[in-house]
Amino acid sequence: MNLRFARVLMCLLLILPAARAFGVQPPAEPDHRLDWWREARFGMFIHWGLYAIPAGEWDGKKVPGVGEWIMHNGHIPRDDYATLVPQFNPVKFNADEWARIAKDAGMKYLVITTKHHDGFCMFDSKFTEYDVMATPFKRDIMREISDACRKYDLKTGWYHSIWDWHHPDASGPTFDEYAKVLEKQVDELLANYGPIDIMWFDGEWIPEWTEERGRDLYEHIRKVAPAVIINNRVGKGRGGMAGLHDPSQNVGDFGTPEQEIPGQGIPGYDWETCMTMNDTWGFRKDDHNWKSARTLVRNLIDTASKGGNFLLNVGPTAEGLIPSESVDRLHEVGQWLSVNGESIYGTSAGPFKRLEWGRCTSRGDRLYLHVFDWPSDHRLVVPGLLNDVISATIVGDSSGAPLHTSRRNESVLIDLPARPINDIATVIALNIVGQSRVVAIPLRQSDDGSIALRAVDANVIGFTARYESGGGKDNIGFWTDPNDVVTWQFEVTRPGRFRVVMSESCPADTADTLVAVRIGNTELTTRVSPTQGWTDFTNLELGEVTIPVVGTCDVRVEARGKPALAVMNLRSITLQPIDSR
Ligand code: H79
Repeated sequence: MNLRFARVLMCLLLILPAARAFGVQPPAEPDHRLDWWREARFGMFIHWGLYAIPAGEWDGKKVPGVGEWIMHNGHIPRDDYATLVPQFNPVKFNADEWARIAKDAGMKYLVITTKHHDGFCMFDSKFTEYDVMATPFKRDIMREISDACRKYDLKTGWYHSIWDWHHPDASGPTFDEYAKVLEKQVDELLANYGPIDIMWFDGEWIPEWTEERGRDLYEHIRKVAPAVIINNRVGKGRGGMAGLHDPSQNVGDFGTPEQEIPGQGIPGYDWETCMTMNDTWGFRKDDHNWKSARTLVRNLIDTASKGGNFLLNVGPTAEGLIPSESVDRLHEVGQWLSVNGESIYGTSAGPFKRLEWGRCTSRGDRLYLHVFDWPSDHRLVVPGLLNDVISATIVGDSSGAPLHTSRRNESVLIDLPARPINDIATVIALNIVGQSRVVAIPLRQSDDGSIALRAVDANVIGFTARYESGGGKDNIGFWTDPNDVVTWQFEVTRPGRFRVVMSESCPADTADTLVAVRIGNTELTTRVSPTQGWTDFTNLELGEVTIPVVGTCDVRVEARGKPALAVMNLRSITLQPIDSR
């Protein structure tokens, strides 16, 4: 073992306790009820209801927003919206075909809207006249869906909205009456369609719905259908669109990030990102902003690499057809999975915090390396992997030829062919000895002597702050608890004097918290400056610091006061050499 290697190991021992501190505490015991769900990794979300008829347009005018919200966004009175009921006649609907499309895409389960916020029930309910049996179509769609799922061996999930724009008791003082109907309809959904696998609630943020009501409903469902998996929107715990909850405080079996993939996974915590293929859930005729098949597959990989599930939405038309743009993309996703499925199904999060070239999933003593960006020197660096390597092969390579591997200090190197065999992501199966052991490669000074401490490389100690990325974000966010601490460690090879700059964002109504940045033995303080919003970053000059010796240097950022809302979004801290020796 060379000296540097030994230092890396020591570094790991110091970092590990901090790395275990996550915002959400894992449950005491893993729940085997969720075993199939964890293996499945990929499901189909279906948003289908009366809103497919107007498809984004009312009285010849476009109504902005997602298709299924047209009643709300278009301020359409209840009775006007109800004129859609006699128009609902999706003659081309074929549940068998939808299930086949999901199956062909490599999806393992399906979650469909039994009732969205508009309150219209797509199933035959004894407790309302406002259901599919009142339409000319007069077929229990959920019966046909659940039969088709069983035929194609897909697990069945019911989306059911708590918020209800139609039921007269669903807001205000008579909410108790509505809550009784809600429970009875949930009972119908669980009793009348054979075994149901998932209850997926939504619209829980209305003030009438409380954590207590959520817990009661959760426990009721577990009693009448013990195997059902229930999302966290049954209660009040999810933190906005990020969708995660603290299982020690709030009810629910899994977190529900919406339209986003968390920056990092949370060991022992189950979650599922739901996402649209264009910009709407319910069909809109004018939405052509489709994600490519490549983006969709990479989102699935990204999600799996962090230990989550991916629930990908389709919004069928009023005729009952899944849009051809969706069908085409799902077919491509399925083709990729038919070759590379072993790198997704039944895998766990990869052991790396970040990989320059792609993502990683793991299963036992095998790592799946998903290469998005093919290295120009055809040499893949697997950073910090300490295990001995048994073999490396490309998944789906008919020759099965092993790739040459070698070790450079704490990293494994894999010699790749000149070109990827798959444009979406080429997967390398890496068989290693035992469970993976990975050390964080220490951050080092660049050639010009500067040091960049990026949010993605930070260790966050605490329960609220966490790394977030995407949508203009690449920072530590959600930093609402001033006791949370952000740290880095880096290797100094060229000591000297440095100028320190912090990149942060913070809206004016919460900016001004005093923040201390400790670098080695020097502490610099600053007040957080207001910016135009959470994604508008500014560079704050913190002052100068002298790092006198070669070796490991610790950086620690903490708040020195209580913010109105959050301390700041912290993107990076950089050290620029002034006169390095
Ligand atoms: O069914 C699809 C959408 O119609 C529905 N959820 C997906 C799966 C949806 N409803 N609302 N939204 C999506 C966005 C709403 C966000 C907000 Fe909120 C509701 C902002 C304030 C209340 C969520 C809860 C974010 C903060 C609290």
